Amino acid sequence: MKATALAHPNIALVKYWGKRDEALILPHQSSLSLTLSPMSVTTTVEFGAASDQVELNGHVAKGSERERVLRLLETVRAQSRTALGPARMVSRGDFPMAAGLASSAAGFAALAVAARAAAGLPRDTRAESILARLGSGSACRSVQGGFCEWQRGERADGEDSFAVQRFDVSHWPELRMVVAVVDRGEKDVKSRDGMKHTIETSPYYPAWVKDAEAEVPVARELIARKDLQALGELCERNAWRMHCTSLAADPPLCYLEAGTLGLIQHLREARKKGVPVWFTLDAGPNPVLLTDAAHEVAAEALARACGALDVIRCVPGGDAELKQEHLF
Ligand code: 2P0
Repeated sequence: MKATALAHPNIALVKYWGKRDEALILPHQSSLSLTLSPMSVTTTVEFGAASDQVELNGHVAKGSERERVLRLLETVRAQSRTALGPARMVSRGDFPMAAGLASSAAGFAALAVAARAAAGLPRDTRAESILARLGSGSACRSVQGGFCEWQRGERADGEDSFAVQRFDVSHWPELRMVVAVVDRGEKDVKSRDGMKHTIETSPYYPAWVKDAEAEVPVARELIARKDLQALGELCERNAWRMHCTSLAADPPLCYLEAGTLGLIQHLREARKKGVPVWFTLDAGPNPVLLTDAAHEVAAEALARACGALDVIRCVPGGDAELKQEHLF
């Protein structure tokens, strides 16, 4: 009745931005991401506790954090043939605070894998991805390593909306992602609220959905060919289009800070000098640079020269996995 799992975060190359169903977390469009190592979240779940207990990074979870975890555990209880009872859940991330990356994708992926295993359910990446999605949309892409595609699906119950692995961790080992932290502050508008506001008020939103859906198979093809330049260009235009769609909301939603622009405007110059480096940008100010192993040092130097406060170098990460050692 006790199991522990480890999962890595992911960064989308083609972003997810907007839900067609907020309760089930069903997206308007498909997205495609790379799972990242070395950062990870480890989670232990044990059913049969006296009451539900949720501990995240050493503190007792409250409010919506706790509700999101309990909802996922409730789904597992409903899927189990035996009465599981209340659960104790303990989760720890090894994310440097400076990463500026949300740990929720890795966290809900680890929780989904651990909770199903603790309930005695067999490993099943599709079921785990659907379960992780109920915690946080992007988490469905962290159940597996390498390059994963979250297929939007068509069904109202969400059973066809999950991530599939297109290329595993061994496909492109030279690929690098360099997180450049230009601002350590908490963002004002969380992704969940930002995407809702964008759908409701940005006239560009339908164009975003159509374009992002069309970019997914293009990105897949470029990854298959390991075409760094074309993939880098795709990443940049997809990030710009997501941010332009949000900037066109009313009132506008701007995640870029001065330091963000300071860095990303320099990438063109760097490329002219022969450094293959492109950016992507989530719902926050910190660019993530896409490059290769031969240029990750140059990419880090560029980020620091442009004012990055911290830099985290990442490599492709592997599948979420069950661990023998538990957190309690
Ligand atoms: C992504 N983001 O594809 C996009 C790009 C942020 C920008 O997925 O509401 O934490 O829990 O489904 O997954 C962040 O949103 O949002 C995200 P919910 P989530 O990675």
